[in-house]
Amino acid sequence: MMSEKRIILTRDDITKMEVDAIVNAANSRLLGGGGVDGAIHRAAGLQLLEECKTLNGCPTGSAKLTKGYHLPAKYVIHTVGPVWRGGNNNETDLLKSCYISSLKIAVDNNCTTIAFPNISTGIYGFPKKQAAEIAIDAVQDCIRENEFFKTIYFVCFDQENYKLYTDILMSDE
Ligand code: AR6
Repeated sequence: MMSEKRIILTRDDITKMEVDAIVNAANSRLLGGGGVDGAIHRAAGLQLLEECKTLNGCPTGSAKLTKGYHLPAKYVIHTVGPVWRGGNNNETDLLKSCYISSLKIAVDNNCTTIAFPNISTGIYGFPKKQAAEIAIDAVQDCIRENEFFKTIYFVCFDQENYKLYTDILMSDE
């Protein structure tokens, strides 16, 4: 049992999630890549890339919306996490901003169920524990003041992230 019933932690492939929107950990060109970004583009199909090409990229810490195409999710919210450069380059605020910007886009598009990956903790090298604390704080702050969301999923792909999220969410009980 988690303290906030609207937050659900799961160990899964985010491309399988049946939610209004999944969040993509993209890069600023928004034209696909490796990691979760590659998996989302493969599962959504080429139409996703075609729509992404019309968006003119996205700055770090911001987010943009597309349709989900062949995904079970209706929309994809593409956000660009910071590359970890030692911690003195605004990485914390930028990562927090990814979560806040994505939640705002979800509200604006009536997405009451949303699934987040562990943004920046793969190829971009953000320390996983710090990233988990930032993600959970940002989401908890948002739903505390907002009745809008039904369910927010944290979708962990690797065991290390899953364990970190479990420990933080349990200690909040
Ligand atoms: N479902 C859920 N989570 C996943 C999946 C999946 N199918 N695949 C990987 N992860 P990363 P970043 C987890 O590297 O660090 C891309 O090339 C993974 O275990 O995907 O933000 C972009 O185009 C990790 O915890 O994203 C950018 O250039 C988390 O997703 C760059 O990588 C994020 O890892 C972004 O790097």
